[in-house]
Amino acid sequence: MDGNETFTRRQFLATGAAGAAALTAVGEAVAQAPAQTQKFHVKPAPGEIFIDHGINQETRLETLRGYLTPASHFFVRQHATTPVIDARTWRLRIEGNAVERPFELGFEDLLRLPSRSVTCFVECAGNGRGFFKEFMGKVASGTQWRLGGIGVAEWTGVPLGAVLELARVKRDTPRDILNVLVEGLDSVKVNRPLSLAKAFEDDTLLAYAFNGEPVPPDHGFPVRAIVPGWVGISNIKWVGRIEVRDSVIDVPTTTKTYVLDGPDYPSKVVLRQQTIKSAVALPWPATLAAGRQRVRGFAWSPVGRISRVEYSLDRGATWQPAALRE
Ligand SMILES: Nc1nc2c(c(=O)[nH]1)N[C@H]1C(S)=C(S)[C@@H](COP(=O)(O)O)O[C@H]1N2
Ligand SMILES: [Mo]
Repeated sequence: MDGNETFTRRQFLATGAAGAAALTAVGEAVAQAPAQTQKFHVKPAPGEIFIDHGINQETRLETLRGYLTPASHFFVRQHATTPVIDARTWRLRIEGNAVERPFELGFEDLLRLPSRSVTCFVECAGNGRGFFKEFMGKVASGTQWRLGGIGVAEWTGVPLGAVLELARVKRDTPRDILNVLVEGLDSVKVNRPLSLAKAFEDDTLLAYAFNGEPVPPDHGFPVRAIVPGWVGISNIKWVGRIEVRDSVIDVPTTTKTYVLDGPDYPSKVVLRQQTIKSAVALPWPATLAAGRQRVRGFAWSPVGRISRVEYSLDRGATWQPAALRE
């Protein structure tokens, strides 16, 4: 996608033919992108900005400036190639034995519903996994992320709860089990359930805009789920189907992957909410010359604002407060 093709929010939210045409143009630009430059992603992933993990691209945190992560720098994590989806023919189906009125809606229908903007991070559950061996004494399988498997954006879309309401979720549906399955339109149809309680939180969105522009193809065009604070996998890209059931929906992303299992976990833990983390933004391996240095970094929480960050220069013996910016 041409990064200069700016889309103001007002233009974007215009639900008329002009809006549809503009979105279509984005879709076509994607289809014409030269196939040989990127095998898995539509956007370029230059080595100065990303650490290349093959199909996955990790953001070099030291290249970030400001609070929001632009599309050019936002990490990419997916199980298959970015699908090319035409917003004009895109449909979302809401179904399942816990809805009274299964139905389908198109992109224009979604744009007509009341919208909301939420600024939050999407972070891969495995972010930081590359340090597992050093700190835990064993290798964790999967992409060996350092700490750049995270990005922050302003997401605009329709609260998922409002769409589920249109399908009339049955009153007695359990609220805290994983029974709301969100499914992608990628070739392998990646899907993962969340709870009805989380689905009905105001900030849980079916997002169609990313930092005021259409969601970039690699990040879920035309519509992705935004489930603030929950592991990256809950934020399903290229959403095409949602199923609400009266019982737990077991899928590989809750039975095989994104679970804590094994000798240390007598009862399996299905990952939902992320944990608090922080990182310094230095080029790896993060060595500094002796002397006074200004070091930048990030701290993030799944539940609220960061109130305090401390750093240690002597491997944890003493701690100093860091200055917080945003
Ligand atoms: N349809 C679909 N959605 C998906 C995935 C996927 O492979 N397919 N990967 C998930 C994972 S594991 C993560 S961490 C985030 C990454 O989002 P991003 O690529 O926009 O950074 O998307 C999630 N949503
Ligand atoms: Mo992930």
